[in-house]
Amino acid sequence: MNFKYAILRKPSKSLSGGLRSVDYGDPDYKLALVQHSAYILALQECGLEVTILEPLEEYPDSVFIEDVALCTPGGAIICKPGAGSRKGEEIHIVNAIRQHFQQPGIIISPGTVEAGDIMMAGKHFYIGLSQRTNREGAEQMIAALEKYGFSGSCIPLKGILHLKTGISYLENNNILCWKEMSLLPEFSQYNKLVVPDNEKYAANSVWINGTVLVPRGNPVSERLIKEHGYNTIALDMSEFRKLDGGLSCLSLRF
Ligand code: CIR
Repeated sequence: MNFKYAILRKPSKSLSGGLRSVDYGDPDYKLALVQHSAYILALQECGLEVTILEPLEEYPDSVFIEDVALCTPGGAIICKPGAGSRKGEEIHIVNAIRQHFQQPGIIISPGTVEAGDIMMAGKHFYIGLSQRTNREGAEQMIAALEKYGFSGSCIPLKGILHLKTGISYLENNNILCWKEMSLLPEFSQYNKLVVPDNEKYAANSVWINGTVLVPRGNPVSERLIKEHGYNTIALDMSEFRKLDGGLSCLSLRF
């Protein structure tokens, strides 16, 4: 696996209207821009060619671009957000996806899928069934992935926004995850790097060509990742975290 490209969307001024499960206060737009710029530099440092899309003011959560499309080495699939305020956001990614992928697949209603629920592990894709991704959507996604030569399976979730809120694949058979996730039989074949309970936010880290982007302020998790032979880049994520957004949410990588 080697990523070459990333697509991001700049935070909108409407960012403070974004969805959140707990109120930690509104994100600071200017600080979010600074953190977003540092994220872009980190992707470039990892060798990716980065495309930055213009903000979408009518969609406060559109900076979390990961949720609206799935890009795989075989092809792309346009998702169908499950959150009411994010419905329609996926239309705005189509042109950028078409620059890289011919004839992307699409998820259609009543299916819903947000790709924060999808974890790629080699040729297999795990799809969380959450408040945002329903079984109909997951089945459409699996059918689309099979056309590209991959397989998929569903993981029923409770008490978590998206699958990747609690787990990340770091390649080389390593997953970084919450303790609860490490106990799931579906992941029994992997080597687990379990983040401590007070660093749960670090379970959403991003592997890019041997380097792992980690949210700053999670020293135990970062050390654990380093001990397993990865370079790390720690990034400030305070403003996106206020909206339940983690590192993976801010980009499409392929
Ligand atoms: C939402 O609730 O949709 C956004 N506030 C956060 C989305 C995070 N995305 C992700 O985990 N892939």
